[in-house]
Amino acid sequence: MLTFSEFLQSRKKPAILEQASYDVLLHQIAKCGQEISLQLRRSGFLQLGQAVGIANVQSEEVLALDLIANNMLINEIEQSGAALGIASEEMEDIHVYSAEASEEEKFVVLFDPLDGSSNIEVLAPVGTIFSIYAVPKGEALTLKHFLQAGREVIGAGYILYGSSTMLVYAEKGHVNGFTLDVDGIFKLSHENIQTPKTAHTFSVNQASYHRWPEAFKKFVDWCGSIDNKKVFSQRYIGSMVADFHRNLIKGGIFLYPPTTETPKGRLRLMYECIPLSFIQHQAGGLSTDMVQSILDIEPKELHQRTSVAIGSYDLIQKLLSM
Ligand code: AHM
Ligand code: MG
Repeated sequence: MLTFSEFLQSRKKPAILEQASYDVLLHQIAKCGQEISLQLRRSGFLQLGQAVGIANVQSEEVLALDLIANNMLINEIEQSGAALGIASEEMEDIHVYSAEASEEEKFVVLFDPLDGSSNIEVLAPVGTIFSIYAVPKGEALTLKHFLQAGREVIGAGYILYGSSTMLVYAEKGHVNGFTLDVDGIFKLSHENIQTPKTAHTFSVNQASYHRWPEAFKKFVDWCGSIDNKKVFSQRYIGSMVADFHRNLIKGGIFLYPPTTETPKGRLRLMYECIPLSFIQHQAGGLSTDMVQSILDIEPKELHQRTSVAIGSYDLIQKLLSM
C-alpha cells in the first residue's frame, strides 16, 4: 500500500508542482488531519463541540474544535514555506504569511477547518475541506490571488472524520483516497476514484422545500415519483463533506438550493463549493448553481455564498432540464 507520501512522489505532476515545497504543504495539511482525527476520537472528554462564546464572520457560533482546527492549519501551512497566505471560513480577512513577491511559484490555501461542526456533539462525521491556488513568481500577494475561479484550482481535497478518517485529494485528472491507518499514516485505499454516472440517491434538507425555486421542487418530486422506474433514497447528514463523500463513492446528488430567505444560497463558494466541485469534476461528475458550473463562477468576495448542486453526471443533467 502506497503511503500518501509515496503516492505524492510517484505521481505525474504538472510543471508548476515540481518544486518540492508544494508537497510539503500537502503533508502539513495531512498532519493537521491526523491531529484533528485524534482529538475527535476523544471529543467527549475534551468538550470540543461546545461553543466558545464568539460568532464567526458568518454570524455562526464558533465551537472549540473549529478554533483549534483553524489555528492548527494556519500554523502548519506556514511551516511548509510554500504558502504566502491563507483564507478560512472562520476568519473575516485573509491571513498573510509574506507579502513579498517570491522568486519561485508560491501558493494560497483556502479552507473550512471543520465543516459540519454542529455534528461533533452527536458523533456524526465532520471534515476539513481545502483548495490551493498558485501565486505566480514575481507577484506580491493580494486578495485577487484568493478570489480565483474554481477552474484555476491546483489541488483540492478534504479529510473526512467518519467511521474511518480518509484524506481525499484531487489534482486535474485524478482523485485518490487515503485511509488513516492505525499507525497514524495515510495510505492509498481508493485509487483513481470515478463517481458513478447514474445514481439514485439525493441529499437535501427538504424542510425548505416550499421556499425553493421550481426546478428544485420538480427534481425532488421526480426522484420520489411513483412513475419513476427507479426507487430513490434520500440521505442527508447535515455535514456537506460527508454527504458529498457518500455521493462521490456511491453516486448521487447533493443540493443546497436558494430559498426565499437566502436567495443567493447559504453554502460558501470558496471554502466548500469550489473545492468539492473541483473534486467532483475530476471524478467525472458535475456541479452547478443553475446558471453555470460552480468552477466557472468568478468570485467577488471571500465569504460569497452560492446555491449548489453537485453530483453524478446524469442527475445534474436531469436537474438542469427541469
Ligand atoms: P458549517 O460549515 O458552518 O458547518 O455549515 C455548513 C453545513 C454544511 O456542511 C451542511 O450541508 C449544511 O451546513 C447544513 O445546513 P442545514 O442545517 O441548513 O441543512
Ligand atoms: Mg462548512
